[in-house]
Amino acid sequence: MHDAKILCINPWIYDFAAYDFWSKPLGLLYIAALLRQHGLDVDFIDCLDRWHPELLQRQKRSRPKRRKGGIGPFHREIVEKPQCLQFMPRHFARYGLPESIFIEDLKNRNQPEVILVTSIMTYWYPGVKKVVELCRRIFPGVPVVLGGIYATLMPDHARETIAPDYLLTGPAEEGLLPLLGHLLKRPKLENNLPTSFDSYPFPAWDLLHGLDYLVMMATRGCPLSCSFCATNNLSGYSLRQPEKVVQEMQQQTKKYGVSQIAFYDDALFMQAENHIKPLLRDIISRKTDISLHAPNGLHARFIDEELAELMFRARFRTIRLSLESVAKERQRDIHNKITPGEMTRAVRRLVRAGFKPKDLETYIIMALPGQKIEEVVETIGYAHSLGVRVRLCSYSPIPGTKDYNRAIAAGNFPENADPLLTNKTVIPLCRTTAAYTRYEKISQFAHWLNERAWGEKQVTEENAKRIFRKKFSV
Ligand code: B12
Repeated sequence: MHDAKILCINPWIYDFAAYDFWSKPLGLLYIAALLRQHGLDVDFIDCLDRWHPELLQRQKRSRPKRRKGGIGPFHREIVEKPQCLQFMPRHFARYGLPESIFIEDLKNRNQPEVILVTSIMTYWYPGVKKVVELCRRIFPGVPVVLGGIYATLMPDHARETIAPDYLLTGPAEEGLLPLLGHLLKRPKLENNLPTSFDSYPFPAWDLLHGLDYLVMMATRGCPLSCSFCATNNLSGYSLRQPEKVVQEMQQQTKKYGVSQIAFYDDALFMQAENHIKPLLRDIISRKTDISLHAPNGLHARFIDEELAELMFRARFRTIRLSLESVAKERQRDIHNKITPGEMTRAVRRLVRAGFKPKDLETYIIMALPGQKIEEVVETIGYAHSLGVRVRLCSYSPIPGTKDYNRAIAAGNFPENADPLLTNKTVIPLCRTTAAYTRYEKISQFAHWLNERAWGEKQVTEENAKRIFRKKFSV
C-alpha cells in the first residue's frame, strides 16, 4: 500500500496515432519534485508508462520494445470514434496502460488528500476526462486539481467538460502551493516559491517505473511569436544557466543509468553565443557518452560553423530543423524565422561538421490557413534537394493564437469547436474525408522522397514536382 498525500496523474492519449517519441510529462514531474521539496509525500501514475510491471507481464516482456534513442510504441486499444470524428477513415485508439491496470493502481493506494492531473495536447482531453471520472469513482470526495497545456489554452472548455474541483492555468508554481496550503491546512507551503527555472529541483524521475531516456529544458518559452504557435500563451521566455543544465545532465543520467536526452526547448539556439555554445563546450569537455535529441524544431538560422561543429562533437543524434515553408509571404507571416538560403547554409555547415544529410530532418508545415498544395510540394522538393529528410507536420489550430482566430474569422474553423477537431491528423481547417486523403497522398510523396534522400536516387527539385503531379496528386 502506498500512503501519499498527493497523487499526480499523467492521463492517456486518445488519438489516431501515438508513439513514444520522447514523450514524458515533464511539467508534472517538476511539480512532483517541487512538492517533495516542500515536505509533501508524492506519488505518481503515468498512464503512458511503457515500463509498468503489470503491463510488461501481460506483454510477456522483461522490458518495453525500443528503438535507437530509447523511443518505442505505446500499448494501444481501439476505442469508439467520437461523433465529430466519424468522417476520418482511421481507427481511434487509447494509448497507454489498459484501463484495468490503471484502476488496480488506484485501488492499491490509500486515499490521497489531493489528486493533481496534468494535460498536454488540447485534443487529448478525453484521456483527462476518463482519468478524472475514474478518480472520482474510486476516491469520491478527494479534490482534483487540473493544470497543464490544455487547461491553460482552453480553461472554459476544461472547466465544463472535465469539471475539476480546481483548475490552474500557466506555470503551476504560482498558484499550486498556496492552493495546497489551503487544502492541506499547511499555510507555510506558500513560502519559498521558486523564483526562476534554475531554482526548481530536478524533475522527480524516480517516480516512474523505468526510463530509456530523459527529457530536459535548457530554456523556457520563446521570444518569437509565430502566428500558429501558442508558446507565448503558456509561459514567459527565460534561459537557464548552462552549467546548471550540464550538471543536471551529468547527475541524472548517472543516477538513472540512461544516456539519451531529448530537449523540449522551443528556442534552444536563441542567444547561442552565451547559452548553447558554452553549454555544448562543457558537455564535450566532460567526455560523456550522452546522445542528444532535438525533436522540437531548431532554428537553423543560428547554426554557424562553430555551432555545427559543437553539435557534432556533443553527439546530437536527432536534428530537426524548422523550415515550415519556402513561400515568402508565409515566412513573413511566421516571423521571418528562416529563409531557404539560410537553411541551405545550415545544412552545408552541419554536413561539413560531420553529419550525413540523411541524418538531418526538416519540419515542413502543411494545411495552414490559405496555403495551397503547390506551396507544400515546392517546399518538400526544396528540402529534398538538400539531401535531408522531410518531416511533414500538419497544422493544428491552437486556441488563442493568431492563426486560430483568423481561421474562425475566415469561416474555415467553427467557433467553439470541439477541441478534438484541433487534432493535426484530421486536417482541421477542412475536416473532410477527401481532404484527409489528399494530404495523406502528400505524406506518401514525402515518404517516397525520403527513401531516396541523398545519393544517386535523389530527385531534382523540378522532377520532384513532376513526380508529385504524376504519381501522388488526387
Ligand atoms: C515537448 C513538446 C512536444 C513533444 C511531446 C510532448 C509530450 N509530453 O508528449 C513532441 C516533440 C513529440 C511534440 C509534438 C507535437 N506538438 Co508539442 N510541444 C511540446 C512543448 C515544446 C513543450 C511541452 C512541455 O513539456 N513543456 C515543459 C513543461 C515544464 O511545461 P508544462 O507541461 O506546460 O507544465 C507546466 C504548466 O503547464 C503547469 N502544469 C502542468 N501540469 C500541471 C498539473 C497541475 C495540476 C497544475 C496545477 C499545473 C500543471 O506547471 C508546469 C510547470 O510550470 C510545447 C510548447 C510549450 N512551450 O509548452 C509544444 C506543444 C504542446 N505542442 C504542440 C503541437 C502543435 C505539437 C504537434 C501537433 C506538432 C505537429 N503539428 O506535429 C505535435 C503533436 C504530437 C502528437 N502526437 O499529436 C502545441 C499544442 C497543440 C495543441 N493543440 O494542444 C504546443 C503548445 C506548441 C505550439 N506550437 O503551440 N510536442
